[in-house]
Amino acid sequence: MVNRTLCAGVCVFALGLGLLPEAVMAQEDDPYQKSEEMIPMRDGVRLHTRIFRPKNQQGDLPILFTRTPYGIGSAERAFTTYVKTLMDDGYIYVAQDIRGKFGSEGTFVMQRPARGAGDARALDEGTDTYDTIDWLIKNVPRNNGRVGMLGISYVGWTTIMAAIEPHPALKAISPQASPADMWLGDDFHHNGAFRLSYGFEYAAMMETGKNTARFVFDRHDTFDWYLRLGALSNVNDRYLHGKIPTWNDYVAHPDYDGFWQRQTLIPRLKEVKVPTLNVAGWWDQEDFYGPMRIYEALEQHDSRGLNFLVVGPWNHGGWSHGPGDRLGPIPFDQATGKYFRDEVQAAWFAYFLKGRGKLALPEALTFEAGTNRWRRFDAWPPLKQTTERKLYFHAGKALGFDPPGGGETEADTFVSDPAHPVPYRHRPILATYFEGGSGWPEWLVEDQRFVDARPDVLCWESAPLDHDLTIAGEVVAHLFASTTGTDADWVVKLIDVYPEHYPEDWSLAGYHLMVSNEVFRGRYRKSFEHPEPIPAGQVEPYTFSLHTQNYTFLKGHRIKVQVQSTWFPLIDRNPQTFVPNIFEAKERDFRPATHSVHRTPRHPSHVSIPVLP
Ligand code: PG9
Repeated sequence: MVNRTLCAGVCVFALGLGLLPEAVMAQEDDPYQKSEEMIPMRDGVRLHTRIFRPKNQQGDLPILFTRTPYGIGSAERAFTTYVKTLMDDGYIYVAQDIRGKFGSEGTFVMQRPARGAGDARALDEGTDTYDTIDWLIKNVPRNNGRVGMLGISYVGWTTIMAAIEPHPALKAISPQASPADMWLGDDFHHNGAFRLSYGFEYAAMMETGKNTARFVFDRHDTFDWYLRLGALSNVNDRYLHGKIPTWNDYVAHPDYDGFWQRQTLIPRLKEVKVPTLNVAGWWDQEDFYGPMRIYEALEQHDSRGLNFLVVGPWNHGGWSHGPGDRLGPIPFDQATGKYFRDEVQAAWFAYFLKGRGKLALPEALTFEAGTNRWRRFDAWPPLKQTTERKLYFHAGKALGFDPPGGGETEADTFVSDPAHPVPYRHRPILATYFEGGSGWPEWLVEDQRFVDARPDVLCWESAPLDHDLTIAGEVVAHLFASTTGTDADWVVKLIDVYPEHYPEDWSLAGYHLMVSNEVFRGRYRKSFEHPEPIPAGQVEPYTFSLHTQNYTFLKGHRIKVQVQSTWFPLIDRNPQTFVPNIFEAKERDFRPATHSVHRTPRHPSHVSIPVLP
């Protein structure tokens, strides 16, 4: 069931992550002199490291260092895209396989938690980084004693982990799309709802062997495969047989217990010890919560102004390759990725590692899709500049800024049936890392009309806007909902509906672009640690963040909100009958339930948005 010959999908973001087969051939015209090292850590474990020095090196140079679980075989691919401008400027580049992966010794632990403060004998990714940097500055000829780190996603996480107890030579870091909390908002769960397809496929890919190995599905449309799988207990019974530690952790820790709380690095970010360039993409299908949370946590301690944020119109790692002038069918009128690599990332590292230039970056640089321009803010979110407005749900599928009046019907109702879940994207839903191109990287910008007519998707839509409406900051869902079951998931999407008449680009006429979204698992409405059944038939409030955004709904567009209860197989099916652990639910626990979203003066369901004047 697992394909061992190929590493993870050769998808675009692999360029930044090194998810590509080993292929390092020395070439005469190669501008770099390469060396392979097995660098010893404090416990004797040796980590496989590749060092690239420019053959025509002029003077001492800083080191750019990156640490990956995906194999350093393809490290050089980043030279043509992701770090090209940096390398053209002159750096020594170092790539390392983390502990237990590919050429490195030791044991891989998925997101090994940071060692406790004062636990001086323990090891973590931070200590491995410290030991490596110490070795590099002593052994790599003609380095200038300054090290910078950067990377995307897992490689972004190893970057921020290095800054908790940093080596003194570490002078600048750029954690990009780094997860921060795998239970609250990144790859494996969101607000307690399990990200089934990603959680399963990623764990199997990373923990089947020392290299990466894709799980091979016997159904092209994985929607079918996951539905036939049935209850989650079948995963170990039929496929993983208890051999994938991360899957076993999901099963053993369904709630936000000490296991997940130890894994998050947020409580360890008590000081900005190293200048930090945080990078995120508005349509990141994997880790958007993480980079924003890391920025926010660091910002609370940033008395010296060393913490920066850049958010562009990108998917996961989208800034690392290509021009970035569009995402799927959505145009941005300019090369946002190239701009980031050339004008932001390269200039920022040059300032901190080479002492060159001026720091022209504002506190937060964000791309505002819709108007398609970069904006500079001195705080993120820019609370002082925005006004909270509420988009209320009304009878007749209407959405508006006026609160509900007395005369309206009380609620919109639908039957949510776990046997017929709502697909999260257009079918066929190909495997996340399918080598033929999966659709996964761009699913967040897919046209949401495809579920509009389903009876289990509720919609409310505004009139066409008579002026542009720009949001900058946090979008929040405030649902008042009830169910005939005893547990339920709530998915809320904020959507920009393009005009039906759109001669600028007919393929976008009436397009439903998701601007913000999130899921919330009802059992956690009072506590993430201690889930509770939902009292059947009782209206309960559910308030949850759809994250921050900077977006303009243009004049003539409409705003829409969709609410649904299944999002499959992105999110596992909620049985809708409360059970202590959904990973151990039986087939009989999965039952249809009737859900209602209320919209009365007492229970005015709405989405609040931060509006810029
Ligand atoms: N989103 C991936 C990941 C990061 C960290 C842990 C688990 C998964 C990644 O792209 O690296």
